[in-house]
Amino acid sequence: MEIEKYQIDAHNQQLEAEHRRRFEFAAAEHAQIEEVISKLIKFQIAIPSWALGTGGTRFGRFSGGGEPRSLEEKIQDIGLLHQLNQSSGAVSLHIPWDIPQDYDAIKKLAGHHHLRFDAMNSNTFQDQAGQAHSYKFGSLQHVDKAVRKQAIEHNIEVIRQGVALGSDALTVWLADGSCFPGQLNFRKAFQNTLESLEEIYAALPEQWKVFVEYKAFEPNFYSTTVGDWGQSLLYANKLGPKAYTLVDLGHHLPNANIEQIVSLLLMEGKLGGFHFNDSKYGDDDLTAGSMKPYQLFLIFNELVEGMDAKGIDHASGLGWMIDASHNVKDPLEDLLQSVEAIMLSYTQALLVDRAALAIAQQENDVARCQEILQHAFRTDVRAIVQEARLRSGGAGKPVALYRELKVRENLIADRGMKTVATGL
Ligand code: PSV
Ligand code: MN
Repeated sequence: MEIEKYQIDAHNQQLEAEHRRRFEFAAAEHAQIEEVISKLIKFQIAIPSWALGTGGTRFGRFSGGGEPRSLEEKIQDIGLLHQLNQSSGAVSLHIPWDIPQDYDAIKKLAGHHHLRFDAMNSNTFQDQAGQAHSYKFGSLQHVDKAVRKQAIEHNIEVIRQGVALGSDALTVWLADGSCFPGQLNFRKAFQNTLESLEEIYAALPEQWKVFVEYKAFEPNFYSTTVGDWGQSLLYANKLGPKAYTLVDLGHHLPNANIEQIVSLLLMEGKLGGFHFNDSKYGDDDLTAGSMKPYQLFLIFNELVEGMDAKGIDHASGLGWMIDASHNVKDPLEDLLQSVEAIMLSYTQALLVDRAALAIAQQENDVARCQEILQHAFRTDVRAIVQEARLRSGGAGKPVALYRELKVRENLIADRGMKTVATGL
C-alpha cells in the first residue's frame, strides 16, 4: 500500500485552520522559530527493521496482522511511516534477519521511498541454522579462537553487505558475558573481545564507523563484557578514530544519569549514535518518551549543547535510530509515536535559552537554572513539529491519518493475518 498525496492534502486541509492558530501562537513566542523548523525538517530518525513486527516477550509472541514478510515489505512499511511524518527517512538492518536477495533492487526500492541505509547491525547473539560453532558462551569474547573467528567473519560479512547497500556504519551489540561468578576471567574476556573487534575494525572501509553498543545485563545476568559506557569507551578509544560508543536508552541500570553520559561522550568526540526507546524497569523497549519524557528532553538538551559546542551538524553528525519492539500496540502506530516524541524533545531542547542558562550556572543560581530548563520542557511545541512536517509534505496528524486510511486493515488484506516478521 502507498498513500497518495491527495489523501495527505485532504487530511491537512481539514486541520489547517486549527493548526494555523496554534502555530501562530507558538511562532510569536519564539524569535528563532524559522531556524528551529529548518533543523526539524533535516532531522531524520532511522527505523530498525526489527520493530515493524510485533515483538516477543520471554513467554510468548502475539503477532498482529499484516506484518511484513520480507525485507521488501519492511522497506514498504518504513516508506509509509516516512510519507506520514517525513522524519523516518532511513532504515537500520539486522543481519541475518534482513539479508537482501538482490541488492540493486533493494536499493531501488529504498530510493523510491526516499530512504537511506543507516547503520548495519550484526547478530552474534543467536545461533543460525548450519552454523559451525555455537554462541552459547559468547562470540567475540569466546575462549575458543574458532568461535571468535566465526563471529569476526560474520561482522565483516555484515560490513560487505552494508557497503553494497550504501550504509556507512556497523553497530556491534554483544550478548557476551557470564551468568555466574567465576564463569569468566574478566580480563581474558575483555582482551579476546578487543582483539576480535580490532580485526573487524581493520575491515572497515575508509568512511565507515563502528558503534560499540553497551548493555548492563540480559541475556547474561552476572556480567556483560561491554556492560556500560566506560567499557564501551575503553574499546572505542583502543580501537581508533572510527570507533564510537552507541547509547541505547534502555541499556542502563535504573536511575543512571544518561544525559551526563551523553555529555561526556560528546565532549570526548566518542558519541557515535543512539538507540531511542523508553523503559520503566530494564531493557523494556517501550515507545520513546512514553515513560520518562523529561529524561528524553534532558538528553536532547545535552545533545544540542554538546553538538553546538563542537560545531557538529545535528542531522548528520550522529546516528539517530529507534530500537524498540512492542507486543501490544500496532508497531507502525508505535513507531510514529516514538518519532513524534523524539522530535518534540529535540524541539524543546532547541528552545532552551542557552545564554541565560550559562549565566545562571556561572552565578550558581540553581533555581533559575531549573526555571530555564523547565520553561522549555513545559512549552507545548506540538504545532512547531507539525509545521515542520507539513512543510516537508507530511501529515498534520500521522497516527490519525494512518487510522483514517485504514493502513493496517489494508496491510492485513494484502499480506494476511498470520504473518510473522523476523526479529526477536
Ligand atoms: C540488544 O538489546 C539491542 O538493543 C541491540 O541493539 C540489538 O541489535 C537489538 O536490541 C535488537 O535485538
Ligand atoms: Mn539497541
